[in-house]
Order: sequence, then structure tokens, then C-alpha cells
Amino acid sequence: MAGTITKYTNDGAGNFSAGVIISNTAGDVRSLYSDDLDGDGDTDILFASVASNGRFGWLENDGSGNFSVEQQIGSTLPHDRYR
Ligand SMILES: [Ca+2]
Repeated sequence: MAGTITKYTNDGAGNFSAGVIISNTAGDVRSLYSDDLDGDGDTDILFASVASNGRFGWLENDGSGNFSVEQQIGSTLPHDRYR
């Protein structure tokens, strides 16, 4: 679905779950990266969106595979690079 970030879980055998929408506010995402951004051992999601004049945001993993609402990092994304 446009404007969303959807999670698909791999079962370790190459099969993926049905998609679970973890953000419907990210907008027009052009780049997405996963890593442990806050050092708590859980993989979080960083994204760059060109929606609302561009911004960086991240979604914190609570350790159970659930993600927080978008936490905005910056609103000065040079979005011409991502179009
Ligand atoms: Ca984390």
C-alpha cells in the first residue's frame, strides 16, 4: 500500500509472513535501512521520505517485533537526490 512501511517476517526457510503495516505515516519513502539505532539489541528502521518536503525518521523496535510510531530525526532531507 502506498505511503506505508510493511514488515514481512522470514521463517528461516525462505518463507515470508503476510505483510504487517508498521507505519502508515512515513509517506513517500525513498530509502530504508535497518540496524540497531539505539543500541538496545533490537533492529530498528531508519527511513528517508520525500513527503512533507522531505524528512528522516525512525521506528523503534520494542524487542517483540512491534515498532513505535515514527520518530522524526530531521526535516531537511535534500529530496532531489531521492527522486
Ligand atoms: Ca534498537
